[in-house]
Amino acid sequence: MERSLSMELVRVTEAAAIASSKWMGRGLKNEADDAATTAMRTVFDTIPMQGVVVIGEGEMDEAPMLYIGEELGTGHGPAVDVAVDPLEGTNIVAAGGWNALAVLAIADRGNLLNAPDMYMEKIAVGPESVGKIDINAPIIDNLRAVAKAKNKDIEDVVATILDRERHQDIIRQIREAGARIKLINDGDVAGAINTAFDKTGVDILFGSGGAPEGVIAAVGLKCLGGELQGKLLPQNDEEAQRCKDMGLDVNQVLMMDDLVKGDDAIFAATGVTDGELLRGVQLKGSFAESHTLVMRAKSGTVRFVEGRHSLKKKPNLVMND
Ligand code: VTB
Repeated sequence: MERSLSMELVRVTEAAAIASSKWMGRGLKNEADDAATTAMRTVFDTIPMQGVVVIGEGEMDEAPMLYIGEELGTGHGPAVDVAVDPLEGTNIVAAGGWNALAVLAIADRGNLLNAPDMYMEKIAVGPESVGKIDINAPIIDNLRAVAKAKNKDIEDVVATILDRERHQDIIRQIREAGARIKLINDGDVAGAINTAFDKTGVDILFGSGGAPEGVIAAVGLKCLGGELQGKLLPQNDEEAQRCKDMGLDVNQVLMMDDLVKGDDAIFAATGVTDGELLRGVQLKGSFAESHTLVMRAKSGTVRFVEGRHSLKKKPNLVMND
């Protein structure tokens, strides 16, 4: 993969974030999602790559664009798998909440797990705790391992988890272990990535969320030297059959190398609304400001990019220069 692709991909998530930020707090999540998807799709085709969407907005018959199997890019350049979540946190934007992202990940062709659209149980940590966690171990063991790895007391460990009824038992176990919790309404990609950044105050992510989001988060953590483990959670016979057809064993723990193979991958995320790590898009009349995290696994380079975009020169909020 060309290293210059990283900066090209920043343009993609910036465009999606700016377009969807216009819908912040308007209570219209589908409009926010459509705006992000359209902007992302438009900019992708200016990028010199031969991309194929492996994680996207759905199957061809259910999504007009960024559907699984869709080809992206100019048709020249590296052959890559593309995983997109144009708006990770549609409800967040609709409500004007925290941590909505426009996010994508790419890897050499064939290297991203083509995760089916179902739940995945996840556990994610930053670099200090790599190799110390086990998704099959009791919650308290994982909390103890993280406390030890980060040289702090278990009372000082902060776990983050989606605020869902299905997580009541995990939440109880975290509390009984004495650790603290940051409940999130949506956006477990941000939750997972945040574990690798000290300033977010989050040490470990537990709980189930979307499997596609799990693969995207795994790419981010690969770039950061962190770790995510996942287990697919089919909810019915049809989903179980889908796993079988894809050759995926539901009892298997999906480790980093199962989620994203090879030594190279790129992750880019632009804040749509404010979060612990990224500021959201600021619309300031004649210009918009954006805040993006872009990283490459091979080099381990992590960049925060602040963008200032002229809305007069780009009235469609689509960056194509
Ligand atoms: C999580 C969360 C996402 O889906 O993956 C969640 O990170 C899982 O679905 O932002 P439930 O809402 O059913 O728990 C999202 O909320 C949307 O993709």
